[in-house]
Amino acid sequence: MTDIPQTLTDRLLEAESIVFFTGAGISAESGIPTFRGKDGIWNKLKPEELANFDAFLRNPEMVWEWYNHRKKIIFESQPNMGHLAIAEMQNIFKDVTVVTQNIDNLHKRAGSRKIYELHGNIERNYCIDCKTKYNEELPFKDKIPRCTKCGGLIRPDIVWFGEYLPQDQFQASAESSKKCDIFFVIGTSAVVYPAASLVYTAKENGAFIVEVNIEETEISYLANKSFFGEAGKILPAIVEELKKRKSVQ
Ligand code: BJW
Ligand code: ZN
Repeated sequence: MTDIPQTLTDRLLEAESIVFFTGAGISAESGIPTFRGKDGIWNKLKPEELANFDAFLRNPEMVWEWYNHRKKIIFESQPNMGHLAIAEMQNIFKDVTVVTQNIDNLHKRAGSRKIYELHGNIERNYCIDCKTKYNEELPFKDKIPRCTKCGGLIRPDIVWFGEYLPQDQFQASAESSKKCDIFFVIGTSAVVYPAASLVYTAKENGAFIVEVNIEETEISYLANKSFFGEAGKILPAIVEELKKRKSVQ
């Protein structure tokens, strides 16, 4: 049982606006592999061969094979207790924002409403030439989907290395990070930029930083409170504690 200190619940109960900044670790308990760390996929596969535009142009078949594999894992997965606890926070706080680096849609499926997606979404695709969107069934031809309008290659709507993040999503995330009272950093190694810069934005603007991770990270030194353990255990424990406190207030 995770011990939630009263000083933290006091602080949380005074807060109006909360940001949950999440990474692959929150979905690990749904069976979706992380990128780095002990069981991370980058231990076996090289990001430079799969997660950039040149790699895609060089070998679209290999990149699509990899995404089809990941899609299958993601579509068969379910939101876990961590995602559900974050969604439940909407019943406790006025303003809850989820800023996620994940592409798996699990926050939405868990019921979170205000979500900014920094690195795209695996359910969306587009033609690299005419930009037509393909969000339903993909027109695969010889293992590669091709645009039905112009014949161009279709790619997943995911931000690869060296590509700009969707500016509207990043701007809105930065605004929320600036004005929030509490900023949770959950299940991210916080090594990928500019996403990780949001932790500094929040800190510089006075937010109380709470980290939830199974191990120490690059930003642990910034945290006002760190929980080292699984998000799917710690977040529900925080929700339970908050509910208990609210019912006696
Ligand atoms: C648990 C848990 C449990 C486990 N409970 N916790 C130097 C050299 C080269 C490039 C750069 C450089 N410095 C900066 C850059 C730029 C680059 C970058 O940051 N690189 C660094 C990695 C070095 N950034 C970019 O390129 C970005 N774009 C950009 O900068 O644009 C400007 C520009 C434009 C034009 C030219 C030049 C610049 C884009 C970044 C895009 C990232 N995309 C990916 C997707 C890959 C493809 C795909 O998914 O299909 O996004 S990479 C990958 O990392 C993915 C993730 O969203 C992202 C972050 O990973 P995350 O979520 O933190 O996961 P992990 O695995 O790292 O960590 C998991 C954590 O969970 C761990 O800490 C565990 O302990 C923990 N955990 N179980 C709680 N149960
Ligand atoms: Zn096209």
